[in-house]
Amino acid sequence: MRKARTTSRSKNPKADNRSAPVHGKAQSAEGGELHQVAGGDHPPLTTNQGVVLSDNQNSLRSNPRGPTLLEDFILREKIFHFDHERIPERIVHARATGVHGYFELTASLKSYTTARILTEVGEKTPLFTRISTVAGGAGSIDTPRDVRGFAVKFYTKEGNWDLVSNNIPVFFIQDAIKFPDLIHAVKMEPDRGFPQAATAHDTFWDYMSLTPEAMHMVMWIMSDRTIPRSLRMIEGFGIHSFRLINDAGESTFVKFHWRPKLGLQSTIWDETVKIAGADQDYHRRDMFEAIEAGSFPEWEFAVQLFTQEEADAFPFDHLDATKLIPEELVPLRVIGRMVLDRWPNNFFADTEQVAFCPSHVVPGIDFSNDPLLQGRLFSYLDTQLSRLGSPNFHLIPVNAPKCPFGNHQRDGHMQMAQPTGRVAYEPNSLSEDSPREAPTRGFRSASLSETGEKGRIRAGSFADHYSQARQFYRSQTKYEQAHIASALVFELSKVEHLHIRKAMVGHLRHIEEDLAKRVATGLALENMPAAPVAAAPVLELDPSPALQIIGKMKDTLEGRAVGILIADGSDGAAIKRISKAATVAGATVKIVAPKVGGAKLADGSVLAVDKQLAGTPSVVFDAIAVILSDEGARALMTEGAAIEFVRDAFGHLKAIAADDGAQALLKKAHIGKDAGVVDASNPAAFIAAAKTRQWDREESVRTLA
Ligand code: HDE
Repeated sequence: MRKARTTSRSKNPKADNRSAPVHGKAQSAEGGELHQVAGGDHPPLTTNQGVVLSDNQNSLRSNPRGPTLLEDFILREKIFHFDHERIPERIVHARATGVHGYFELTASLKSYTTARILTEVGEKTPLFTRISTVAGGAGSIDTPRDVRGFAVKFYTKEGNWDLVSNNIPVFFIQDAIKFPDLIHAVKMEPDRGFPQAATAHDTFWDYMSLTPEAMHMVMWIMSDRTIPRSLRMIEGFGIHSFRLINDAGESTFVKFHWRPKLGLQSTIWDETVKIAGADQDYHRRDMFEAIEAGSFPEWEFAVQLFTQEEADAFPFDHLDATKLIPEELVPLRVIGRMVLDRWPNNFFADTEQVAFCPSHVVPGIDFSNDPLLQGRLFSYLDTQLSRLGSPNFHLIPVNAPKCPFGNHQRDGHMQMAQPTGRVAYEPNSLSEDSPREAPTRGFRSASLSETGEKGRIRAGSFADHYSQARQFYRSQTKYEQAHIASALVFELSKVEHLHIRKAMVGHLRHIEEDLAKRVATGLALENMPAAPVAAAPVLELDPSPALQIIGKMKDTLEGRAVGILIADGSDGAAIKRISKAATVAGATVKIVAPKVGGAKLADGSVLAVDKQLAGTPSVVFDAIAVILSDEGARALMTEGAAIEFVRDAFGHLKAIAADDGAQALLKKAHIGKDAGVVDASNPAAFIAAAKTRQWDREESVRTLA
């Protein structure tokens, strides 16, 4: 046999860089390729039929340099499986982060519902939470301007309850029949295949401009709610009214809310754009690292409860998903908490295969007539069939209830269960233990009588499209209002068609004339466009401060990150002081230096470094410190990444601590003094400034609309 000619010597590429991984028994073959051999704790590789493999590096060839044989069932099985590894991604909400956790009830709703998860104080219910963006594909960035999905699957003792929510309490449309059009408008434009995961394009704003009912949601998506700092710092809202039903069969309306323990926090738009370049997985990584560090994110679970009579007195229709119920009108009652504490073993198995359906409710919880919710009750079950390929998706571990379940449904693709016995129907007289109805504890719908005329009719009570949009805008701080106006200018500036820009400004005139003016000026429109005819008079509703982000921020470094930029020659004691103060305040501290291998400090010792400067812009930190010797600063003054590190931190309104040496770098970056730029010798002042953002600085660094 002719000897095979080798062209390269392969070896484990990671081996050079890492500290000795456990390789087990390894052999190099004649062709130079590495073979790791089973033994010890390493079981043998097998095919999916259980046949042990002798070689996982070479396919079967007719001779060492000859053609590969079709007979090679091992190669064919491996490639066959690989070829089909992907399943269709979700039509919306494809990109996500999923985490396991638990829910604990802290206050009982016994007089309102029979649902055990809402009545047994102290009981812990396991759950899986998936937080997503909406518009982009599974491989898109974590940080587009977008709504975040916030879906929770509670594995209750009475069956699975899926609360499939968003981080915004209202939605774009009032009727499910409009959803395919909305999504087609926001997704990449079909002729060109871009933009990916962005609302800033013509088809989206064309559709918005022709959909007055979306105006309240437009205010929310142009606010910083759509550019969160972390998935641990967002709220969640079930949006629709649901019903709770008690043991007397009485029903009460309910809206569900999640409130993050870390408070709300968002980024600045310029920062968001740069994060997308620095770390496409910013939010997923942030969640992963928090869970790994044992710093488990937590949310309060709260409800708004109201009766039909109270609902009748609201100045809006609570069945309209473009409306919210201000907390000032119906206060939130905190009844529990959710803790996320376990990262999935495998991303695909859980985060990709989890199937949420708003129709998954448990006895004691029921639906309202919200027409958007009614459409969702069909869509989510239906979509699992093309996504997961089988009506048996409920048998996938992440979807399976953790309470006993069984019925007479049988067979189908990928059936994993093995029902026994002769009977697969009901009623029957042939089985002594087959499942049967349970009239007293089974699911019952609210008993309601419906009257009226059948037809494709939108209720007149849905006609007010601007009042709550105005209320939202007026409830914001001046900083947040400026961000909304600027976001509108940014997005509409990307729209090529002038008539769409004008139409949008026309709508804004109903919301707030001043907002319309700011946007028109930002777009350099020559004349103020006419406002469209409003279907209902615009009401002056009381401002609701609970709608702000700034009002719901917490002055804290808990769960935040501080970056300390150092170089050779930096003062070790100064680094330690800042690092200790930030850690005590709850922050994660990362040392950034020009070289990841370490930096040689002033005293000659070498400090371990977490991140390399070139790959770690300051956008991934909430506050920064710069500790440099004169010489270190001189070296970094010709380093673009160092100058941008401090300039961006300043531009993104973050606190900066700098020692004497670092002043030269700050000067080079044209950073002046303000309340957020502090001396590194005063860690307490730095921590105080780092707990918040320097909002007043903003007008000195960029033009806002
Ligand atoms: Fe969804 N939505 N949606 N949606 N939605 C889906 O279901 C749909 C709506 C939300 O992490 C899909 O399994 C319709 C509102 C989240 O797996 C699909 C309508 C809210 C997730 C679907 C809406 C949401 C989805 C795609 C208008 C906030 C991600 C894949 C009637 C309350 C769930 C899937 C996850 C996913 C349909 C509107 C939240 C196609 C028809 C309002 C968080 O079934």
